[in-house]
Amino acid sequence: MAHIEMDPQRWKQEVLKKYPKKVAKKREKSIVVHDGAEVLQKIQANVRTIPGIITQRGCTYAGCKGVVLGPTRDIVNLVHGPIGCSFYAWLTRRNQTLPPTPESENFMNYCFSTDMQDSNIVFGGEIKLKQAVREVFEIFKPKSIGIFSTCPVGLIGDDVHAVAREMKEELGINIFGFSCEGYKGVSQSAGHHIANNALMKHVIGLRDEAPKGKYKVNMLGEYNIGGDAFELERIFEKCGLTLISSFSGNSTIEQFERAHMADLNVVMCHRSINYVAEMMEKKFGIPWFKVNFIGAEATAKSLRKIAEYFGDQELIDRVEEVIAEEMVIVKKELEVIYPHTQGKLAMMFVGGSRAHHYQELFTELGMSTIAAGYEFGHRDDYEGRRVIPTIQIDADSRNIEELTIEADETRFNPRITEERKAELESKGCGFNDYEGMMVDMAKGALVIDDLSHYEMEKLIEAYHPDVFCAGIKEKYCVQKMGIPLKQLHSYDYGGPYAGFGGAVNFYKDIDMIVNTSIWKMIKAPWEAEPVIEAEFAV
Ligand code: CFM
Ligand code: HCA
Repeated sequence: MAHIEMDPQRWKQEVLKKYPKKVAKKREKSIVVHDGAEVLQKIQANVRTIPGIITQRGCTYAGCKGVVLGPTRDIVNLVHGPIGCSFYAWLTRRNQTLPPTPESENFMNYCFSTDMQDSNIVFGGEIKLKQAVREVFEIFKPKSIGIFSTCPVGLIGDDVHAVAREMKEELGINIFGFSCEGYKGVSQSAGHHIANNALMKHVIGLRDEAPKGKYKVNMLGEYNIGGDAFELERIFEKCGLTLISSFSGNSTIEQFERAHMADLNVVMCHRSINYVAEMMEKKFGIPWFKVNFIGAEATAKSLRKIAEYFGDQELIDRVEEVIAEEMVIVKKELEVIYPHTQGKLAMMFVGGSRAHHYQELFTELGMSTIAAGYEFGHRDDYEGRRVIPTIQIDADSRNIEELTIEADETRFNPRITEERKAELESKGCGFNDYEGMMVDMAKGALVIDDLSHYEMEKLIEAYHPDVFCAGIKEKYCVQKMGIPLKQLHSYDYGGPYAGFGGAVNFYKDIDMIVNTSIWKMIKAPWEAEPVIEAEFAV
């Protein structure tokens, strides 16, 4: 399909012109045309969506229950709320897992809910919640139970934390609550923060034992969507790295409890788990840095960074061997696919890290990302941490109790000296000094935070990308416009896309998507018959 050339500044002005004045003034700051200069531009992010705008964002409960805790296998995730909240957050994310074993249960296939009714809203739901906890314990005998608050819980004032404490005492297992009512914060992002705090407060550090290994790492912010974590586990093992815990793909409560035994935290999705990384560094002395295993080159770079951190020649050599071996297959596939995909255009509007990470894979395919943005990323996810010296005032955190974390003298074990840190940083193995999405984008690219449905349609009309990457809410609207949509949340039915094997899977899937002729045969309804277009109220 021919790409219609349109100056991005003009595109921006035309879109803003359509909005009422006040709305245009607000949206203006969230739409940036990358000027390609060294000093990055500012973008407004992590602010409330303007009422009336169709956003793709989710809620705080989704970020806490669905995203961070959902992929754990043996914590019973009990939702205190109406049944829909539990049902619609149940297994929709394609976080994969392994079957149960005698040592480790797997409750992921169950959907636990208190199924709140009118009478619970009027008279309170704590009694019902206690009953549900006892019932879960009796039937499943889990090692732990997490209780998740939905909107009505906060509105009627049920105290899930008091219930958790009482039940913990009564039943003798670890039970903890989350005040993750959907309405808190401005997006899923607040839910990540709440989940991080509770994990730190109630779970991490409870178990002072860990598998033996020379290079012990935790992988933070990897949720095993489409089996990504399985591919990364394969690569880690091949390199000789010992994975202590994953937060939280296919993880167990015991892995969380012993996470503080690791030497290093590597962070895949910074947005959802940076709080745990920061708190573990403060409390236990474990350093962290960002990695990106999306893309073959990015995977090689991240493995080298880990090897460099440990600084052991044996590991450095082993990692090089693994990269060389894996790259043979990657290059062979790319040789065939690259000529088919080179020069094509992608757009990407996803969550809080993938809209950045997946640009690496498109670059490997010779494709350019001409517009991208997060649903709920913060400014540092766009601009990089360097340009924002301290953690910004966090709109998502206004309703979240801040945990005071102090070094645990008995377990504080600084895994790295200040000199070594400085040495590594001088070599480019930066610690908390990472870069965001914008630095990797081309001059003239559009960076748009919390893309509205209207803006999405206008982008497609103006630029006709070869593939639009987003989620299920966008999928069929975009496809009706004759543009293929690749889901970068659930991967549709595909994956894994992480690591070397994942990169090859992605190349193949994108090749099929951007080269099939089916889309040219689609005539959108409005092409065949007249349509009514609504005007915005002023
Ligand atoms: Fe992190 Fe994620 Fe993402 Fe995210 Fe999500 Fe997800 Fe996502 Mo959907 S934790 S920010 S809250 S990488 S669920 S696995 S795909 S929006 S880009
Ligand atoms: C969430 C989960 C989600 C939704 C994806 C989508 C996911 O935000 O609650 O809209 O397609 O990855 O499953 O992000």
